[in-house]
Amino acid sequence: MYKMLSLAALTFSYSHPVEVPDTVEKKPHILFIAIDDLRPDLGCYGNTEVKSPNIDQLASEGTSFMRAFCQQAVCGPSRISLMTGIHPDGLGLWGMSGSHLIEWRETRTGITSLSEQFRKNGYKAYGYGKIYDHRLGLDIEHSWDEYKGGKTSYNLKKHNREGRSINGSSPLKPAFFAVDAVDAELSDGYVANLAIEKLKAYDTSQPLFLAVGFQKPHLPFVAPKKYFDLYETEKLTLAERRCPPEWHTEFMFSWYKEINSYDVPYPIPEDMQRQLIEGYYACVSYVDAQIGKIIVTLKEKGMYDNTMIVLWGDHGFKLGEHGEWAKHTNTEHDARVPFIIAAPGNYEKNAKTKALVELVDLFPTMCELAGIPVPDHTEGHSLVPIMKDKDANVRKFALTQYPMVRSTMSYSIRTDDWRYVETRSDITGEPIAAELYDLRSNSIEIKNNLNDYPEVAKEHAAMLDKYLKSAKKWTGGHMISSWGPVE
Ligand SMILES: [Ca+2]
Repeated sequence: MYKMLSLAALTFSYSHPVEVPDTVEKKPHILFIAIDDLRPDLGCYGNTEVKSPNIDQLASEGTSFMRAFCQQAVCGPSRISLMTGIHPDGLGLWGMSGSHLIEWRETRTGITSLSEQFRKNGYKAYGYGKIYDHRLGLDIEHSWDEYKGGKTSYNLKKHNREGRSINGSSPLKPAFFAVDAVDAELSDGYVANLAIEKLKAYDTSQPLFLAVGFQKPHLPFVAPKKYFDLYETEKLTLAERRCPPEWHTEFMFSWYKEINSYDVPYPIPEDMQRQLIEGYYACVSYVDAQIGKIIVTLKEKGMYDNTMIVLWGDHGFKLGEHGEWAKHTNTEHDARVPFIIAAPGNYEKNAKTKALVELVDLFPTMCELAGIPVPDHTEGHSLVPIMKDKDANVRKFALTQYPMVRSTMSYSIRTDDWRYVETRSDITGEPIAAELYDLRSNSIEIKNNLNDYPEVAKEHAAMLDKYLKSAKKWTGGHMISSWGPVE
């Protein structure tokens, strides 16, 4: 028998006006798509097994950043960094536990959020679903003219596909399952419908910032059955390398292993690894279909040609790479995200750029594309030069960081060929460990090459040190006062 999950459709709604200039030029509308835990497992990123036709179509109309990296591989800090244009160190927000964090607006003054900046420049901003993580506050009064959350759980008969092995007596939740349901019975279909209803009723004379946040493919991998039916479990490819790199330090992986919260044996048998991958891909296809519906509505409404569409994942996820089914590290698979921008204007179409970029770069990029001012507090670089020429560069490296065991912060910089990770004491600020991974011909860390390439390590250490000395630093409190499990 399958366990029934309780119903709790929690929504938030609030409206707060901002001052708008009298004259508003014709600005592009914006469709802003956030996807939870989406790694670049998409057709347009070279995955030949996953089915993502709508996102692939979007990619063909704009620029796909093939080497885009999040600031921190966990929901709350990644999202709030993107939405403020400030790195986690500048915000002092690296975790998600502690009620003091939810009041960040009161303690961190002078910040204008991304959608707030558009509101101040003539836009109406609507947020639906998971944009911010609620554990760090939804910033409703500043960021949105209206905000509505998604559904937080399900009230559905669950149907495992034949052959799915779920231990019915386990107190843990299943990590993956298909449900007999229409799209809107699960959160992401529900949220897509909120966006579609808003679009249909929208007076297009005022520019629109429509933000839609999808919860999947975050664990558990749950989607309507028809999306599981797109895949043949036994034909799916497992992670290429399923063991940790040689000579890695104790700071490379988090103590918290996300998959352990679910009903999955350890070690995970290969057939279940394929089922997990199938569940993840089914969720990707489910989200992709919702995006397709919203884009169809934009076209029906006659808004499409004047709409800037941005799509990003908040961080990656390890589907068996390094033997892990989790995020919360600085590894390539946790740090790298899908990131696509398609905007009206003379920008390259179907461009795949290898330029190194960070999610914090989205804020100034969107402002420049819409012709509105970039707030002084933002730390990113506009990516417009890359959208005009995919061979252009705006960064030497992309920074990703994560707090690790024993009050440390691991900083990681990704350059063209290398990932250098340096762990510093939160108490003294001094480096206490370093790793260097050669990614010239690999897409995954295989061996800590710190001792093989001391000159390369030295050069990267100097780059990181120089950056950290000049970067914004939150001075309102200790870096990591308490670090508990995060989701
Ligand atoms: Ca996430």
